[in-house]
Amino acid sequence: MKSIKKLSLLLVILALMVTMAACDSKKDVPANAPGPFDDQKIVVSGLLERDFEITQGDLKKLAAVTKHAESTRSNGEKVIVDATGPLLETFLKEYGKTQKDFSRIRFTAGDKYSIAVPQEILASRLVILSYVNDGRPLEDDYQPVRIVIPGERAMYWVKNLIRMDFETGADQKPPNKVVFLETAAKNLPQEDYQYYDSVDKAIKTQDLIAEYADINDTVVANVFMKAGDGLQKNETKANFLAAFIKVTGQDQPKFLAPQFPQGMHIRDLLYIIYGQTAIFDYTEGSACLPKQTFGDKEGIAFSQIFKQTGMAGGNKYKFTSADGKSIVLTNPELGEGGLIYQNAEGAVAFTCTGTSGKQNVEDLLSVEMLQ
Ligand SMILES: Nc1nc2c(c(=O)[nH]1)N[C@H]1C(S)=C(S)[C@@H](COP(=O)(O)O)O[C@H]1N2
Ligand SMILES: [Mo]
Repeated sequence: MKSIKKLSLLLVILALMVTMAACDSKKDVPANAPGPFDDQKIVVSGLLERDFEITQGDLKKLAAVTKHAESTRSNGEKVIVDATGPLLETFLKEYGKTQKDFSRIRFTAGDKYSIAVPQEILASRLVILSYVNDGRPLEDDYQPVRIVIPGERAMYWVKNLIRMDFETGADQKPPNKVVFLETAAKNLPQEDYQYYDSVDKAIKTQDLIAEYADINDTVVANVFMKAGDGLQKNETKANFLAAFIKVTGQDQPKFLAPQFPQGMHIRDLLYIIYGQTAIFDYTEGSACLPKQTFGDKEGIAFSQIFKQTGMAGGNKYKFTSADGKSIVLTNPELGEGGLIYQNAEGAVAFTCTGTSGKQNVEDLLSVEMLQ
């Protein structure tokens, strides 16, 4: 009995080994073997005088690497992959370029997902144009290329790639005006926005920018956004202006649009930079920035707004409140610098004590640098 059992166990093991070997025969196929997605096109813009197209087949002719990469999705799940394909650097070399030549590279996917990889990442990371993952061709909905950047978060790993934009952006001047989102939103049309099980209020980015920034600023190609948790992103002007900012309920303020894949939404917005206007959320700022006290009030130091948004300091500032009234204060009149806080009515307010005594602005809408 015993030996029969042993024998059958041995047979089962043998059979398993044979099938495993058969399955493994896939591994003998070279990673760049021809496949059904070889003709799928990817538009390349910004490399040559004119846009052109490359295919997965073209990429298979370049020297490939395999790199292990791990990241976490925003919901906490792990993404782990061994990504095979040419490095972006290898592709760029064909055109006499390197990643370091660009201020950002935007990857766009077939499902409308898009993200710009910033200069800091381009300067320090390997970017893989992968067509094989974990030794197998990509799943159909990941074809023809999945960008993988080991060491960077999965939001940069664009699957179903259809377009690459190589940007050498003209430098945008630093902001010279800050608008407080809470005050601005009170004066804009708000619509119901279905958000999971709740109905929240949202404003249109188009309305916000038309009213409080220079919507005709032609230098603007990208709109920069930063969230309370440190997330930073550039969105295209067109995508930005076709979106909403949800100003009530969970995760507010949240940048979103029904036409975007979820990964493009940004929760807990701290500020937006559109051209030379910074749009700042006081409540988010008070939650994530160092606190400052001034007499019996607690808030954010006025100087923090400059530090955060990269707004240049000046000698003279115009403070405007929601009712349109404004005061101009010089540096000596600002004294120690001033405080942005939430007043008893729950509105954004400003206070300072300088050479002309105590100054207050209730329901603060904006601060503009005059000189
Ligand atoms: N085409 C496309 N690529 C995308 C996304 C998307 O929605 N569409 N989401 C990104 C985000 S936010 C994450 S976290 C990862 C998710 O990894 P996955 O490829 O395992 O789904 O894909 C990134 N690449
Ligand atoms: Mo994500």
